[in-house]
Amino acid sequence: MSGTRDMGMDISSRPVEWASLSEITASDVSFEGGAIFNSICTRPHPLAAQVMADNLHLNAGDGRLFPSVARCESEITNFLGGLMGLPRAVGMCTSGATEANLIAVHSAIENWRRKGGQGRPQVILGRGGHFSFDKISVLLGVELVLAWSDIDTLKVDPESVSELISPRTALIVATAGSSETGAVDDVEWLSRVALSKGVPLHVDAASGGLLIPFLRDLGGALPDIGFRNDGVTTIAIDPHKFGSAPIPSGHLVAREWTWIEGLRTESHYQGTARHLTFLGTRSGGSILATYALFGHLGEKGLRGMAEQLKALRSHLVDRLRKAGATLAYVPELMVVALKADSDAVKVLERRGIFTSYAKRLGYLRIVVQLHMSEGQVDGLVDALLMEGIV
Ligand code: 0PR
Repeated sequence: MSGTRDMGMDISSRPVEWASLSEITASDVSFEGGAIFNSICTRPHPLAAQVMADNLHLNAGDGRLFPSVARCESEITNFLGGLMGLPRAVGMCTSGATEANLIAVHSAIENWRRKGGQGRPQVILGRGGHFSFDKISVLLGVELVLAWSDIDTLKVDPESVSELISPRTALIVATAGSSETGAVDDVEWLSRVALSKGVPLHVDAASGGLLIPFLRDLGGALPDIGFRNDGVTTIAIDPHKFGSAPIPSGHLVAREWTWIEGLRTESHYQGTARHLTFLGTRSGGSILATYALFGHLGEKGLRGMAEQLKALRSHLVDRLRKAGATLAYVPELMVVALKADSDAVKVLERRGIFTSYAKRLGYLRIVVQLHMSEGQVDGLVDALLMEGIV
């Protein structure tokens, strides 16, 4: 754990001055000036940042003092439910997809037990599933069952999922898309599997939820990941990823309350609402910011952002291909990958360019995000060429 003491400072002995704070942050990489190609999160939209800054005191855990937060929370749910094909969906703001996935898995286990489930519950997912499920399996004692997945993209094989279903299966998880590769599981097929076996299906659309509906409109060959698939019971979507909302802004939407209310807890005080989230005290500022952002952008604005990202990705892919690079797969969302040595990341970092390395796959991973300019993309490709990485 790092702390101020590790940096040779003692905050109790002298007042913190602005100058010393900028000394501390001087080593951070900025979205503006830096060449950040490893981050699924981005600089928050200025309007959302302003609303958050103005509302830092709001606690979503106290609906009695701050009823505005609950109102905005349910408006966000309506908006995201509509985007996912079910305007009457229910849901809640979370700190991110780790918490949303936790609540979805926990509620599914509760339902499975209620229906007579015996023994250690299982969750089936592909190898593209996020590592948050590893944490969740530790916390909830659930067994993760990994289905066959494509060797290049980690996209799950729905037939393998079907074969793995057992009386201990509490939930199937689809990933849309994978944080390592951006690959989107075939949610339509998985939904049919889930329905035929009577098992709920959670879609982890942390990074794809605000992209896929619009990329589909723009002609992308992507599956419908939403509630029009009758087997889909819950969907995690993170506005703090490709929605450019300030951190923390996650969301869990559901077909029915039963799929998300496993943690339902009454507080010890009269007049404060029940809690459904894992966190108690929650940032109301980020909820108001997300509400304001969606109100400002609407579906039209989000489509524009997806269009901008798609154009930036095409620019990167064209430049890479012209440079003679072989892509590890055809990108579906905003992760572009090249087979490379793990040293490549360090070599680029010495040039001030931040990429990441997908250890399990041996890929140099480039995340296309809104903070990037075409010029930065060109700089990345030039550096890849100069360093002999492509
Ligand atoms: N599910 C998926 C598919 C994700 O991509 C992520 C996070 C999560 C769940 C968990 O979400 P929270 O971390 O919001 O709870 N994906 C990013 C990743 O692992 C997180 C991230 C973002 C990492 C920015 C680094 C970074 O610079 O890549």
